[in-house]
Amino acid sequence: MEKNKDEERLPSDATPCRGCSVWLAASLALLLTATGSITSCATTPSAPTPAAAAMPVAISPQRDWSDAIIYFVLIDRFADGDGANNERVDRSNPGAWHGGDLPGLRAQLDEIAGLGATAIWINPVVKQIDAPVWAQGPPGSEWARGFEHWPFHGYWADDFERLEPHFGAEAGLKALIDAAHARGIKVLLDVVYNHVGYGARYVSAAPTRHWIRTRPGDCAVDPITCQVGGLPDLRTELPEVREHLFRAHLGLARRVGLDGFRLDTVKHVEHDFWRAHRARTRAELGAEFFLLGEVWGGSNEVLDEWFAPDEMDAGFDFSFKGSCQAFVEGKGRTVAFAAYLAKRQRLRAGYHLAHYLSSHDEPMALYELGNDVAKFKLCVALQMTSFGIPVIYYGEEVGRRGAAWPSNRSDMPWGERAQPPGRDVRRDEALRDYYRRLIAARRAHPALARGAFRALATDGDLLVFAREDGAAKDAVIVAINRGARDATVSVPLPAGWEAGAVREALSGARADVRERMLSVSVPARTAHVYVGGAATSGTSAWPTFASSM
Ligand SMILES: [Ca+2]
Ligand SMILES: [Ca+2]
Repeated sequence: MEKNKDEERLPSDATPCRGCSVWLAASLALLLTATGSITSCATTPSAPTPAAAAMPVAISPQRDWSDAIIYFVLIDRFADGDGANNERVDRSNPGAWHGGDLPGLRAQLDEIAGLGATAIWINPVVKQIDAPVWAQGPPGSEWARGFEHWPFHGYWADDFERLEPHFGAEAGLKALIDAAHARGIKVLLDVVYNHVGYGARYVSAAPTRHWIRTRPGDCAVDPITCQVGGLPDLRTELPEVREHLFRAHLGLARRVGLDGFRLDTVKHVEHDFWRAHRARTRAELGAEFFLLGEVWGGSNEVLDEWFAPDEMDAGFDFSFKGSCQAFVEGKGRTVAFAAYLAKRQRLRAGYHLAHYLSSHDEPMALYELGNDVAKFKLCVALQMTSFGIPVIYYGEEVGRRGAAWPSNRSDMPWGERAQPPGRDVRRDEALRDYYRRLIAARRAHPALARGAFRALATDGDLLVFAREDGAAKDAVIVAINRGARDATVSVPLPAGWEAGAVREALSGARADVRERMLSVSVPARTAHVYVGGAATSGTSAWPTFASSM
């Protein structure tokens, strides 16, 4: 496994932009501020809408995790449903608490269901440390001079056996999960086994201080024993540490009915731990309990180190975001990108990749593409027509204004809705509708989730490929024109397609087919998704989800 020194040093939970070495090194010398003078901002959250509370959106659940579409929410930044837990809320500070909570997320589940997502991933909810650290944004950025960084993201645990009051109580978590399940949506909870928050109670309390590694290693040499982001590293090899963590996390999962975990900082915990963890989750939570691991730098090849011994079901594909952005920016040959897409499908059977465009640890894709919505939409189309589990980072589907860390963790925009913490009325509803149409196509066509990849045309800036699932007798043809000029090519119809039934799924337009050749004519910087055959008839066994309300 290739190891990047800077990446190793910068965990998802500590310093959010792991690729920026200089300023990060500085920001890692974080100062614990015992008492910050924090501006308090009382808020009055809006009540859940009656429609959201009373009328669940009926969507067909995912058939298995290869069909999943995950929506990742930072709870504090999504929706505030309880003003009583808004201690130290300061929405002017990108590192402060902003007031979002579990009741708020529950009240806005139809926002997610209406998009077509089949699962949500929420950040860790355990009790967090009570003090901020001082952090600095990238040089030249709005936050370069620094800001107080509070654990609003949930990755700085103080007590694994309690929940963080800012997020809500355990009953609130269970209510969220029940409400999600009523909508056919599964819930993954982020859990951290590797470390605790800066100055957490475990570090100083007599019964637990020996749980913390006192002589941490160098991350470039030993990722297991180092302090990721300077965070106190748990001695996860100790049986009593494992037992404490397993009881806390698995006990919560069982009580509230979670469907799986998103595992943080996987490469910083020993394989033996993950094998024991897998055995415990299977024994206590069932064989279906899903484990999605964050191996920084993960790809289909890198992740096999964890798949081969069956330590988890899925891992993030860190290669997709950058590869997609480079392609739509015109970098590299089209045939090379097609080869990349084909190669990432070489995965151990029964395991999954999860690919994203933006995350809490990386700059927003739209920002990195110069806020060029046309280019971003090409990446969205590629994400939704590619192998793996698409992960949508909250708000990117409406063009959330986010940049590099810390601005990649901005508030969910709610438009004209009086829903704090988001006050940005700018929502790109056309972009959200584009997501919805792509997701509807993906959910109607199993070939897009699991079908084989076959390049059909790679000349110039036009990429045309087929996704074909023989078992489901399903096929889809995808055309991505990254160029500034219209492009046209003819490709043969897949077997089983009737010439008169072929249409472009995003527009609904009937396709041009002559003598079983499909004329793929794509305007500049546009994606087309062609469907034909039985699954387009509207009688598919998998109905499309209802509209949002
Ligand atoms: Ca709140
Ligand atoms: Ca460790």
